Amino acid sequence: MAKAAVPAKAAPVSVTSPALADIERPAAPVRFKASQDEMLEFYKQMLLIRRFEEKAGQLYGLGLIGGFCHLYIGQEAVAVGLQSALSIGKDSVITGYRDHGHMLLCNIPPKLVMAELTGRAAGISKGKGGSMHMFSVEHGFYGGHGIVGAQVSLGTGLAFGHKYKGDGGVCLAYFGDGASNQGQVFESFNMAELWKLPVIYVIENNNYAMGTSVARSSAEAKLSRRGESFRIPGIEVDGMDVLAVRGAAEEALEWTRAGKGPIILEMKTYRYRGHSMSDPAKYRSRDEVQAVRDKSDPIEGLKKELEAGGATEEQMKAIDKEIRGIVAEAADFAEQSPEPELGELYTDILVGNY
Ligand SMILES: Cc1ncc(C[n+]2csc(CCOP(=O)(O)OP(=O)(O)O)c2C)c(N)n1
Ligand SMILES: [Mg+2]
Repeated sequence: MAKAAVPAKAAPVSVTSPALADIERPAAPVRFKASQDEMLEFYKQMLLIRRFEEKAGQLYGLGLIGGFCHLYIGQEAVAVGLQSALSIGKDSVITGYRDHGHMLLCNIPPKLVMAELTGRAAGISKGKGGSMHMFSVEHGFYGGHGIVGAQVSLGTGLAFGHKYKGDGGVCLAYFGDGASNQGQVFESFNMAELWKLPVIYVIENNNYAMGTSVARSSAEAKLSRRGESFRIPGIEVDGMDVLAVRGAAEEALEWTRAGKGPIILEMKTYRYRGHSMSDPAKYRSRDEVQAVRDKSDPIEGLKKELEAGGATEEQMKAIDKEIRGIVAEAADFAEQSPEPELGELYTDILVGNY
């Protein structure tokens, strides 16, 4: 009996996908070369956010702020480095619930933000929104959103608006590492790249969502890669260095303003406080937090550079005093302002009168 022929090895029916080498990418950003005056300005802005947030924490402890309150302490360099590069009045900003700092950088007076946190009529949302729901079209600040990831889709819509109107604006849409696993984020990425929308997706990777670390929750921990399958390039940035952030902002703005579509910036940062005021933060050790404060605090880091550039102790003390004064004034204003009238319960619900 003739032997059955041995079948030749079958050709593979599939191949592993090659690395996406054909995605166009921007040049690696360089650290921003700031003048001493520019560095002083960044320092003041970061300090304002830090002192503002510390005061908000105190007022929360005193029962003057109700509801949720998420502080930005530790992450200041991210918003300052990015928003210092924006054109106020032309570009738009949208973020989640950790929003106080972003608002201050949109030139919204600290008084109006603090009055909102304490639920006063003078607040930027008439005291009806509180910490997570602030908004000011006039300042290009589109919230303030409590639904994790919502700001990514809404920000993509804002970018669509910029392109549709041809106003030259770019939308800065901030979201967290936890939010980066949300489904709507990917639907938004797809549309943004398809339509080459002018949006910078800023992932503020502070290593934790509500209490879960990136390592435990993200199959791909390098979040700058999140857009690869949509052909969106990403850059990983030291989010504790305001000049590194500003350098990345320059690159990303040039990219989006040139009509090349969306870009992702993963900001490696850290929050010192709990997720919100009611979080005992048992998922990490005090030593871990202290080590970051000691090694990479964004404000202390810039202070050292300023001193090396000739800033005197008196100058630094004067800045500290000035900032404390602004924050104290904001807190006094908030505490002394009246609460909204009861009739306000029925306003701002529908766009028109029906
Ligand atoms: C759709 C939705 N799911 C869950 C929550 C509850 N929640 C609020 S914040 C949060 C964690 C988000 O973490 P991250 O995106 O890393 O932002 P961070 O708080 O670190 O700034 C979760 C799960 C929510 N608000 N909305
Ligand atoms: Mg986070």
